[in-house]
Amino acid sequence: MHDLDATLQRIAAAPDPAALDAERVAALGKSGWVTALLKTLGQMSPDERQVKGPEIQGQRARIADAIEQRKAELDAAELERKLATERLDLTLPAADTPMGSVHPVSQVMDELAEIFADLGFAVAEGPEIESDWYNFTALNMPETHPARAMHDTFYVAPRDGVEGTFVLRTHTSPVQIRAMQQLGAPLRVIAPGRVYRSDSDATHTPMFHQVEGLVVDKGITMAHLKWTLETFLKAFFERDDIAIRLRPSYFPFTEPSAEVDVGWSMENGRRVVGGSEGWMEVLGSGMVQPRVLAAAGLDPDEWQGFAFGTGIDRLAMLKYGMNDLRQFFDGDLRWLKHYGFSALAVPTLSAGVGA
Ligand code: 2NM
Repeated sequence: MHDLDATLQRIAAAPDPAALDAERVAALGKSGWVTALLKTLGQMSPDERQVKGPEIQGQRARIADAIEQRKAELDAAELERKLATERLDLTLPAADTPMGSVHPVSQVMDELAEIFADLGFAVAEGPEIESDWYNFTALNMPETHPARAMHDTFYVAPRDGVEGTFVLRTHTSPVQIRAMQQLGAPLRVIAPGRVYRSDSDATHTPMFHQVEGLVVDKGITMAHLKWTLETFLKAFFERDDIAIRLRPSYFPFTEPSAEVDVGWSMENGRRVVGGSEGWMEVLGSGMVQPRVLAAAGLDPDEWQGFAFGTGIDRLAMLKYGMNDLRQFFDGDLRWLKHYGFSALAVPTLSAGVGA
């Protein structure tokens, strides 16, 4: 015969969670002895059941309570053991530890987030493996659109059981589509991140970094676009003598579209942003194509938007004076030590985003 007191004693003495669980199974499991007793209730006369029912249920409850109590004791003991053994001595010297640095791409991403946060933009992220629909179709590039070929797309091999075509995103615009779908309008977001194009030479790497911005609201015009980009460039390059000009261009996802040039000048034999000795292209931009707003679930008769995009790697080169894009991704410790940033050089608008 099974004895309640013996069971309770074994539970109270269970040395570890596995032993405790064995006790639970032996008593309350499918073939446990309390479960077997509960099954006998069905065969009893109503009078007998009136007496035995509460008795057996009482046993079940006491066992369950005892298991719970023992489990709490074992958990607490395990936590004590971890606290006692898993020590981290914060006073150990760090002198011989190799120092890491913040990659210029990460630094510039932090600077972008800081500058645009001040203008009311949130940072949005999305998957690097994208569906054909998010990467192209929703951006006014249907299957036959010639711009698809221009993107040198990496296609992801089809997988059993997965419908549709997938690509490594060729731009971060699909993140903006997802942001419009998820957050609706009005909306201000930037989408920084890795993008992929099958292109490799002195000025192109198959993976690079883009940031795109999107504003959707009522009555948005190109004046808002121009002010925003000028304000951004002034904050990013930390100069007031920033001149920009918008040149007509074409992107499938904006209409009208404009290439943004910024004035440059020579300083110490180097071309720097600011001044007006010449123009260089730094951004693409435009008013979001009504079809793109509609694809993302917004009514283009109600909402307008502007968007822009640029390469983060190129921004970093312009601001911090690197000349070879390929070194960005070599992982050479000498390069990282030279161009990397201190983890403590957090960009803030008050102290200067230049760190
Ligand atoms: C660019 C140039 C022009 C752009 C458009 C969108 C979206 F999703 F809202 F339609 N995001 N980014 C855009 C527009 C990007 O990069 C050169």
